[in-house]
Amino acid sequence: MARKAATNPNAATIHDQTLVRGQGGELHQLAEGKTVILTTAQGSPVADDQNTLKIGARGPALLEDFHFREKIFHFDHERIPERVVHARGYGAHGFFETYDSLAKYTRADIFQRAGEKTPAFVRFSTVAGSKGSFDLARDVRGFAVKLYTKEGNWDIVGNNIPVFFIQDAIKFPDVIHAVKPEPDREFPQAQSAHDTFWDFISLTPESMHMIMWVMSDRAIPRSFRFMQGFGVHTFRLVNAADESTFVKFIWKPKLGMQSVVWNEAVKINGADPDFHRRDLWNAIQAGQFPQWELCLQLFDQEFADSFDFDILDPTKIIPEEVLPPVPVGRLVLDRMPDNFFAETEQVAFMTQNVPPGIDFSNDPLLQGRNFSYLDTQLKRLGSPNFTHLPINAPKCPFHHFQQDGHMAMRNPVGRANYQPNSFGVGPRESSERGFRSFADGEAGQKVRLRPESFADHYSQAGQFFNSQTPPEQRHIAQALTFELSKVESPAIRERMIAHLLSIDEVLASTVADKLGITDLPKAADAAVAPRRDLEPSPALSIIENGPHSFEGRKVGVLISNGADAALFKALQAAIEIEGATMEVIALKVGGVQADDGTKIIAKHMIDGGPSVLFDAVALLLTEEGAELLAREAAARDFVADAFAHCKFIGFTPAAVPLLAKAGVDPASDEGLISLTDGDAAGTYMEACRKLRLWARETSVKL
Ligand code: HDE
Repeated sequence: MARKAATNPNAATIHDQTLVRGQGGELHQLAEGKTVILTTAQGSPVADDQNTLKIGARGPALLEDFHFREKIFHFDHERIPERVVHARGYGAHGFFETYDSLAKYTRADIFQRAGEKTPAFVRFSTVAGSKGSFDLARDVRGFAVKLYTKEGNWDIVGNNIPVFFIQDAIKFPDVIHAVKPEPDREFPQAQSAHDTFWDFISLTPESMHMIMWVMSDRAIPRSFRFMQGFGVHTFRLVNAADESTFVKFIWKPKLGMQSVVWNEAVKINGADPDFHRRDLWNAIQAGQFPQWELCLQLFDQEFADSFDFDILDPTKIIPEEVLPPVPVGRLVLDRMPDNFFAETEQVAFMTQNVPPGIDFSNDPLLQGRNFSYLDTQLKRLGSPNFTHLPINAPKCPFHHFQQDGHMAMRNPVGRANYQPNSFGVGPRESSERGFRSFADGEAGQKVRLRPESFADHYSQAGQFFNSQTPPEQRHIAQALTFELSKVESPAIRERMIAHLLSIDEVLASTVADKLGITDLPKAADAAVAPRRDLEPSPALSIIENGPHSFEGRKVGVLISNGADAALFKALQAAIEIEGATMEVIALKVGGVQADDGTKIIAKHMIDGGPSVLFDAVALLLTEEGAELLAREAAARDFVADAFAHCKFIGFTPAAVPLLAKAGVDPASDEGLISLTDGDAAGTYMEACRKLRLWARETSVKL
């Protein structure tokens, strides 16, 4: 049956079921009323896809049924190994637009011409959970960008956190084993709140800076659209004269940053485990294309030497206030994949995918990753020909002599499949256009040593904590308390308190107190005395870097029969002007009849639309409606949660009985806004721009 095509003209029209694929993979529109004939994979038309071939209607099945065997054989092999980390991901297509030429710093083709547009594919992910885990786990988010440049694919395989747990790639299997479900019991899933994770962390002081980030609200983002992304390592830009400049890559969301609170995250995971996926899908289908600016921190060796930490150490940042990032282009995501498996699952990101003009630094984590990503693709995708998959193939011309192997789709043509050859065929290298590694001078003994310049594990952890606003600091303390409360071994908890004492005494004693640890241990020994004089960096706070409008956010409107139609329309208009969206919740999903007789369809029935799914809520109720809803536990939770999560609540005066039943005093603070008329809808929307009334938090004790 025909389904309507997506409303967004740029969205992949393949979501329309009237489209079929031709032999070359091209799409055809079916003529009205036409159907295509089902065939086997060999192209043989199928007469019956409902019944296996049997001897008589009640008889045994026949081995001869090639259609059945082919169908089941293929189904049996549908799964490929999920990624060993970052298994749960969601991707989208788009483009990168260069603002100005960066030829001074790099010969990378993507940065040569102002206004140049480069196709892009981005995959966001959680790290620890399996493919079917929930979206709102407390976890790092992957932020992997593939840029199909005219001189080859460039992958910036980053995270939403600019530092990492470990300093050397050889420790990666250990940190991942520790966070994944414990091997004897295979739980907990997608959670760091368990003994093995904290055991490893408490024995690994270099992870302390990362731990501060992972315990902060950065690890529970509201949307992929509201997260920053980081290349993490120091890379190099290399210009045509072979001069190198160090660079750190930062993606900044145009809509500002936003996270949820932990109590909300837990509830979202139950109400909508696909919360982040659905959010990206809905935004792109609605034509609200998310955007990020690529910002560069550029510096030279002399600047690098001015720090007492090492710019090769992936557990350190260069604060933005010390080195302001320069915006050099924008990334826009405007199209969902036609097929999740073909694109999002089969996409192969690799740190070693760099075009001429981009180069590596000696960061030992990056050096290790450059081996791991190629290796893992062979395991997961099963053939060295994974670059033949359309999502992985470059979009620029490419010529090489690699051939054969599983599923080879593009072997070299002609007689000579080697070079040099005297037949005068095939590609040759170019010293001028080809990739030239930056000729850094290296000499030394072969050693297994961590440099002393990597020894300070606590100073930037403390700086991160001190750069947070009071609510954000509270959340870090609460997250640490929650996680450590799930740890059964008292020794592990105490080791963590000892580390916290080397980061921030108040934080350590708050967490210790909440865990019931009365005798504080001695602060952990530090290889280098932690610096307490580092200036706070406001760029590290989410709240300080939130949006200036409510654009891209969502209001949940709880409505009852007889609701004020004029007010509803005014609210709808105010939300639309703001660039936000609205979803209606009612007792029944069929919706309600407003006071002017119009029908308002609900998107959710009250049990299916809890307030945790929205950034702000409004209660458009009549007295009767409020009374009816007050008898529903889900409606009382709707209000109580919105209040506890510090959201702005608009309400008609008749809704007060529901507020009261939910334990909310309508006069308690300025986050409760009485919707008396159309103008009030505008006032309410303006208030919503702040996203949350954090001042309420201490009274509701989240
Ligand atoms: Fe990864 N990482 N990683 N990682 N990583 C993978 O590659 C690895 C690290 C990151 O959406 C794997 O294709 C090692 C840092 C992202 O497909 C694997 C080390 C950062 C993704 C791998 C790290 C990342 C991966 C698993 C320590 C942020 C998902 C599947 C040296 C800068 C990409 C795959 C996608 C995926 C190895 C540490 C980001 C096994 C050895 C640091 C976003 O190759």
